[in-house]
Amino acid sequence: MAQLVKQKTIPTLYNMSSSQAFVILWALEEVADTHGIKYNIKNLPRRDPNTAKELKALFPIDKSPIVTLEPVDDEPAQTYQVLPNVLTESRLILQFISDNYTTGEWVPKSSSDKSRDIFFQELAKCTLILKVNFCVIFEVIPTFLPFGLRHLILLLVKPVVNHFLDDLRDIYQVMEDSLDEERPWFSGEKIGLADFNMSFAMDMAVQRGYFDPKRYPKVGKWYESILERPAYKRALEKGGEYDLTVFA
Ligand SMILES: N[C@@H](CCC(=O)N[C@@H](CS)C(=O)NCC(=O)O)C(=O)O
Repeated sequence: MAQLVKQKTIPTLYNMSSSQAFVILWALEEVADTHGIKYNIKNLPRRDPNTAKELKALFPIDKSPIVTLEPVDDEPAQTYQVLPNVLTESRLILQFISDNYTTGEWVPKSSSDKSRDIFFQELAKCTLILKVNFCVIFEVIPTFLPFGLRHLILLLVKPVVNHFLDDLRDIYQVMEDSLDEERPWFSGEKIGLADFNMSFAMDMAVQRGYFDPKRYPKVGKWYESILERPAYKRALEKGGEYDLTVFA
């Protein structure tokens, strides 16, 4: 263990299966191991109607992940976002974990790595995930249609999906060109927030067949190194189903 961090809050992660909550679970497993961070997890099955109710009771936008914070040592409740002791939005939850449950090891040292880290956080959460989601939506719509119509609509939407897959190739190329021996992480020399933020969109792209590691070997190697991390593996064991090939 690197160095114990004194926690002011104990987080509880509301983890809907096969959702972005997985990256929060992975990050919490990392800091549990390196800094002795204690956290609770509540696994919620994606297809259970009570899941949305349970999330809604915590925050009006009933999406996963949501994290609640239990103050320790009579620390007063704090409003970090808009409700006391409630965190949402995975990028911000990851930032909170870095700020509160690490000793700063996810913050890049050099100013060039800092700029790169911020760029890739933005790319991950605004551009990459958007294009991946467009592919998913256009692929999924036909599956809700009656059998006869399904194939026709699938044929019609195929060019649209191909358009977004083309967009994705440009994004992967920028990612590929940024990685090298000295900077094997999107955050630069060391793993950092950009890498955590990239992971969900890449999990989805890989699981759904939108990413070809042979065309982007450095990104493929980066992705494999994420999967090999003991904390990622433990998160898979603790979090329940993580299948991004099935929608809803
Ligand atoms: N911007 C949010 C997105 C949260 C979100 O949309 N979560 C999805 C799962 S990945 C969800 O809860 N979907 C359930 C639904 O739409 O009913 C974040 O980054 O945390």
